[in-house]
Amino acid sequence: MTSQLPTISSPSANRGELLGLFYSPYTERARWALDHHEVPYKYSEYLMMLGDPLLHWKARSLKSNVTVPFFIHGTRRLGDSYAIAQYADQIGTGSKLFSPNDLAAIDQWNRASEATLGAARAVVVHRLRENSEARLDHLPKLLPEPFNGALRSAAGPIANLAIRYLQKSFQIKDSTAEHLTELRKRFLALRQALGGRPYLLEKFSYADITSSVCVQALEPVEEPYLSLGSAAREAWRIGELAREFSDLIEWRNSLYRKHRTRSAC
Ligand SMILES: N[C@@H](CCC(=O)N[C@@H](CS)C(=O)NCC(=O)O)C(=O)O
Repeated sequence: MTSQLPTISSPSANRGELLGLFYSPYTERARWALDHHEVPYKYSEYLMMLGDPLLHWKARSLKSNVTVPFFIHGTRRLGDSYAIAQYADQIGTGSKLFSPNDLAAIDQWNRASEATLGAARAVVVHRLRENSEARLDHLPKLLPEPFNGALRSAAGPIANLAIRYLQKSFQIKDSTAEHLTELRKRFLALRQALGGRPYLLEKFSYADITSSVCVQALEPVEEPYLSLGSAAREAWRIGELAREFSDLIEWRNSLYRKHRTRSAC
């Protein structure tokens, strides 16, 4: 998958480790910033529920709510995508994503992104309850084919448990109406702020990263940027909003073409 993307080769010395979920926009925010700055790291897929003890051990934390993405670099342990992106900005190379003058604006866009992704997660989890194929598409590919196909057919109960777990952890309600209203409001604000320009601020910044990953709730980004099964793609796509905000999908796609390099990890 990564072979079609411009890649960054980095020395393995001093490599960090990022634990994440391959389909998660939260993980994508951290990965994009790390890759933009050519920070070397090994990516490890987090296994929802099953991976919890390992995550807690790696995080050296007994807190119940350790989340991914989680980045470990030497003695640094960062459990939030925003902190990871800011750290990458300090230690990495390339143009800054957080210019000192833009910090307040970036912070505001990140808060908008949190609200948007919270609403998006509620809609997706709701849809996954009804769609067993899409649930399976969210499981990581642990083995090469044909073994992965065989594993997949046995993995239904794990995928079902993961959904119930998410629903409980994030207290997801039965109705999606208010979340859809929230999403529409957030995308209208994003469109207005962009006003047809390529970037939210003067130049490419973390404001663009944190806002454009939210467009996954309209329509997931294409391969090779995201390798996601077709049932899961359908579960994420909100057809009505995707039609209304096709300009934002186009904006996100062109940002990816121009700025989304992928590390060779
Ligand atoms: N604000 C955090 C939120 C991350 C988050 O909510 N992660 C979810 C997955 S998308 C998580 O780790 N869930 C795992 C679990 O609850 O076990 C960030 O941006 O890093």
